Amino acid sequence: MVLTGAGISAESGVPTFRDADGLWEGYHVEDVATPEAYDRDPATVLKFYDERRASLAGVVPNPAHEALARLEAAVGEELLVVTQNIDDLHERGGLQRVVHMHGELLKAWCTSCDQRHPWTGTLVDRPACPGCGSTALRPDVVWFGEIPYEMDRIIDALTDAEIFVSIGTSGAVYPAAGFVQHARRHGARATELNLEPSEGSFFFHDSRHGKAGELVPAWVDELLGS
Ligand code: BV8
Repeated sequence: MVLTGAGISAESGVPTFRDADGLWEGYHVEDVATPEAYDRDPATVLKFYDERRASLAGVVPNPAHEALARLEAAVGEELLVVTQNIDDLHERGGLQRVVHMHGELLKAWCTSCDQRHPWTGTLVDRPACPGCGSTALRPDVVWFGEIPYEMDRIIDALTDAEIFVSIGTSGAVYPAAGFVQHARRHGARATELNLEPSEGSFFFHDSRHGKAGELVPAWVDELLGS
């Protein structure tokens, strides 16, 4: 099982969260990534996600995304990629199966009828839900204090994993940051591929530091060669 974070998309030009000294494209996380912020000031939150959704058009997958797709082509369903990222670069890099535990920028969730819709436009102008017509569309993204998606499926994969690899994540956000401990408790070999030691480096058997665009293809070559 592979867990990815913002660091795998950094070389594609997608800003990470914590490399920007806590400010996230000029915003404080608690002002744009919590349900309370959305209740308090929906326009600011919707604009923040509209800007990030629009910027996806200007970025492309990098060799790290493509290497994971190559690995999947070789091993099929032996690989499960769980990502904390809400961009679509894994899919555009060729990966067929991705679990977006924190949701997706390119989806809108209607809190009136609960339907989810592919969404590439803006939400700040409160467009009508294609399903029920209400103007209750929000980004289909998991905010702080909300429960990540597909946790049962993720825990099953962690329990069965022989190899757990964490790529480009600071290990600062739970429950993702705790996955390595669960995998190790169930006998997995844990490897970290990150620009620098993460907050959870201690839990990994093997921690390699460098750019994902270089480390991930090399790791996939090594794995497929073995
Ligand atoms: C939950 C979507 C209950 C939005 C995100 C106190 C203690 C412990 C936990 C908590 C606490 N108080 C509250 C909590 C829980 C909270 C939490 O963990 N808070 C933290 C801040 C303490 N978590 C939650 O609220 C979660 N929900 O707990 O629900 C529950 C749980 C389980 C079961 C039942 C109930 C929900 C959290 C989800 C929040 N949403 N994103 C959006 O994207 O707008 S989080 C956001 O930050 C990202 O999605 C990502 O997941 C997260 C961490 O970011 P990273 O991906 O790691 O990115 P970061 O910038 O931090 O690091 C990048 C790394 O890449 C760096 O290490 C860097 O060195 C490296 N890098 C950079 N360039 C490169 C590179 N590596 C390789 N190559 C490069 N080129």
